[in-house]
Amino acid sequence: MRGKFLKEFSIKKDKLVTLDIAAVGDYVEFKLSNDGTGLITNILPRQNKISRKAPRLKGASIRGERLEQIIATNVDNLIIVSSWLNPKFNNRLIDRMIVVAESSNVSPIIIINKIDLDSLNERATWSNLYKKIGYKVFETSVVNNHGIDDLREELKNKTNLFWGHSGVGKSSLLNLLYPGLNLKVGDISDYTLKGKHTTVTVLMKKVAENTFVIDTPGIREIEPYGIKKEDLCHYFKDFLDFIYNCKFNTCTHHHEPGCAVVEAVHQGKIDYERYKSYLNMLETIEEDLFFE
Ligand SMILES: Nc1nc2c(ncn2[C@@H]2O[C@H](COP(=O)(O)OP(=O)(O)OP(=O)(O)O)[C@@H](O)[C@H]2O)c(=O)[nH]1
Ligand SMILES: [Mg+2]
Ligand SMILES: [Zn+2]
Repeated sequence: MRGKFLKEFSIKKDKLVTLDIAAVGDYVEFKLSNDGTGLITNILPRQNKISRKAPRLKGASIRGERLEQIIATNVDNLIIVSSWLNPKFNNRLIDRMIVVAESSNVSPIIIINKIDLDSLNERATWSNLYKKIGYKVFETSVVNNHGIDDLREELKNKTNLFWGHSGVGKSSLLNLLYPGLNLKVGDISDYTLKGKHTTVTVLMKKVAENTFVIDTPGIREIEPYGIKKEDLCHYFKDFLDFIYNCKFNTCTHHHEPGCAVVEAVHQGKIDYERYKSYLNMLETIEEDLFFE
């Protein structure tokens, strides 16, 4: 990569702007040199991209410093990987990843891994919650192969991006799904330690004709990039039947009177946990950081 593809941002008229840089999944034009190396000259238009706000830089506080971090482009499925335990199941993070998928035109598929650590089948409540909304949920275990064949079938003929907390088992699942990948997997004694990141780069692999998988480093948090407060509710599929019935068409479904979303929560038509995720995200959207 050279020139504009190397620079992540530049300052123009006091504004910080992001420039396109090549990401995993991109189709590019390139020139081959005599010495066998190549140079990317153009990034072709993307069908979609999965991104988030880049994590805050330590000590940084200036306006606009939260750049877009593109994880990968041109994907079909966002495989949202969670684990029942170690690390503990976290529905807030799942809901954030769903918002990223929905706003990027990518299909979210939810995995609850490590179900060997859920002997009482407590995860069923969560599986059912997401299935009721209309999402596909796979309960898996790398220890006893539970759910692996069904999942492999689902990934066929698609480009699948695996995303989730560090230690949930993304690389372990991929190794089991496609023997021969030999991805590095975290030490059993380490995975409860905070900040342990075994996978360190985004890696795409072709695992069958027309089937691709992308392994990614674990993330600690997700703040979706470029989502405005008034648009957030559109990415909560279970809210869509209600958002047009609010008294005010500018309703943020937070405090406004006559809110049909709040009413639906009271009536049990929208799960309270999903509504809490919505409020949690609404609060953390910093709209003024975006430039049109
Ligand atoms: N009990 C149990 N342990 C699992 C399961 N899947 C993975 N593990 C363990 O969880 C730990 C972390 O697995 P990884 O595959 O490295 O997790 P990862 O999501 O790729 O982590 P990062 O690369 O850091 O993002 C390893 O010690 C695995 O052996 C499972 O289904 N059950
Ligand atoms: Mg990994
Ligand atoms: Zn409302």
